[in-house]
Formats: sequence, structure tokens, C-alpha cells
Amino acid sequence: MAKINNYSVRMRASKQGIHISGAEGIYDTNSVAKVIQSYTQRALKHEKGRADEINIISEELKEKPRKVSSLPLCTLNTRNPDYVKKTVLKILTSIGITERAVEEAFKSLNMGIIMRGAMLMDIEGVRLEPDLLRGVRVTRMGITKTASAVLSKKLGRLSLNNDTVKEALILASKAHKHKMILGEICISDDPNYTTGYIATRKYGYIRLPRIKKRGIPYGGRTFFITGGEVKDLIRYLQKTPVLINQIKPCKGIISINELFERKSHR
Ligand code: WAQ
Ligand code: MG
Repeated sequence: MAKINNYSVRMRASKQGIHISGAEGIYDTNSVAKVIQSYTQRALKHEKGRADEINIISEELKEKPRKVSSLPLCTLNTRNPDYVKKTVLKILTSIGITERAVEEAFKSLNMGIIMRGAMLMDIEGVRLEPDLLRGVRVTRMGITKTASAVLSKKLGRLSLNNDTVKEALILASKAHKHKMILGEICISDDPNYTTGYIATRKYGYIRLPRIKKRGIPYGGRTFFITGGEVKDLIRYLQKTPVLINQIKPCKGIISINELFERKSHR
């Protein structure tokens, strides 16, 4: 019998040179063909138009994926970009990121530059990624079939069971397992997707409605990092395979006070 191994399968699709869709996961040998087919379908039926170029890579993993749990998820009752910023400042400064760094991150995220990857910022707001235009891509992450079904069910109760939320949660859950990562801010580059998130190990994945105004065609990601070798962190984010195999609670809409109270009672 053939040995069952893990593959990283990654898709990116474009139309007239403009990126329209991407997806990735970690799958066993037996699922690779099926996954390639479903990624192809996704690229051909994308709401931004049918892709005219579809790149799919499937690559056997030489390392066994690290199994980790997802971050817990909740949504804050934020109503406009100014209130989001105030809220983000409160939460991120409470875990040791400076106000200056948070201001710097918002400034960079609002400059209108589209990066493929994420910025790495130290807690004083200094950018540390070697390629300032491209940023750092987090890749080689996935979710087991069982955990994916559990996550779909939990998100379904909140009417949030879609690829955007699932994939962002998987990415953040991989990133925040590394001890050098303290926090993250993410704003979608989709002009119609106005919910962003921040993540920290302590508070989990916090969704932030109206982080930007509808119609803004750029976004971005910033990781706040501390203490250690940046190149080791980059290697982890890009290369270490991580598989989500357990799902933490997914909660509905709460206020920032409820978020802080809940944690102080633990
Ligand atoms: N690694 C690092 N950075 C990335 C990656 C990646 N794999 N993919 C995207 N980025 C960066 C890049 O700068 C993009 O411009 C930015 O993040 C936003 O990417 O729960 O869809 O794919 O409802 O537009 C948030 C979901 C959705 C909130 C985020 O991001 C929710 C999203 P997008
Ligand atoms: Mg996206």
C-alpha cells in the first residue's frame, strides 16, 4: 500500500495580471486531486471574474505538520473606523505594544500600498521585514477535515461560515503560535469587505466591523513582534507546516468591556 503523506496545495489566480483569488491547505495524498479540482473551480467562478491564469502548486511536505488549536474568535461592536482605531489602541497597548507602533501600523496600512505579504513591526513601530514592498507571506498552513467541520458548525451559528473568515482564522492561528508574535492587525484589500481583525494570544481573534470605509481598494497586515531572530520567525511563517486540529470557542458580538471583563475573571 502506498504511504499516505501530507501535501501543501497552494493556488493563486489572476485576471489580466491582477490577483483575484488565492487559497491553500495541507492535505493527505488521497485528497490532492480533489482539492486541485475544487481550487480550480474556485478560480474560474470567482466573483471578481473568471481567472485567465491559475497557478496551483502541490508539494509533499518533508516535515510533519505541527498540530495546533485555533485562536478563540469573537466580534466587537465597532461602528466606524475611528472607533475601531481607539479600540485597537486600548487592546494592543494593554499587552505591551506602544501607542506609537499602533499609530505607525495604521499609517502604513492606510497609505494605499498593496503588499503581497505582511509587515513585521517591533513594539516601537520600526519595520523589520527585509523586503518592505512585498512583506512576509504566511504559508503552509491548513486545517484537518474534522476540525474544519467543527469550525464550520461554530461559525455557521454566527452566520460567519465562509472562506474569508475561516482562512484568516487559520492564518492567524498559525502565526500566533510563535512566541515572537505579540499582535496583528488585518484589513482586507477587498473594497467591499469592511470587517478586519486584530489578534493576540491573550484575547484571540477579534473581528472588527467597519475597520475601513466601503470602496477602499487596499488593506494589509501588520504583525507586532518582539525578542528573537527575525529570520527564524520568517522561516517559521513561510515554511513550517502547521495544521489546525482543534477549535476554540467562537462567540458572537460583544463590547470591549465584556472582552476585558471576561479575561480578568480567568
Ligand atoms: N501572509 C501574509 N500576509 C498576507 C497573506 C499571507 N498569506 N495574504 C494576504 N496578506 C496581506 C496582504 O497585504 C493583503 O493585502 C492583506 O493581508 C489582506 O489580505 O473575520 O481577506 O486576503 O471577517 O484581503 C479578514 C476577515 C479578511 C475578518 C482578511 O485579507 C473576518 C482578508 P486579504
Ligand atoms: Mg483575501
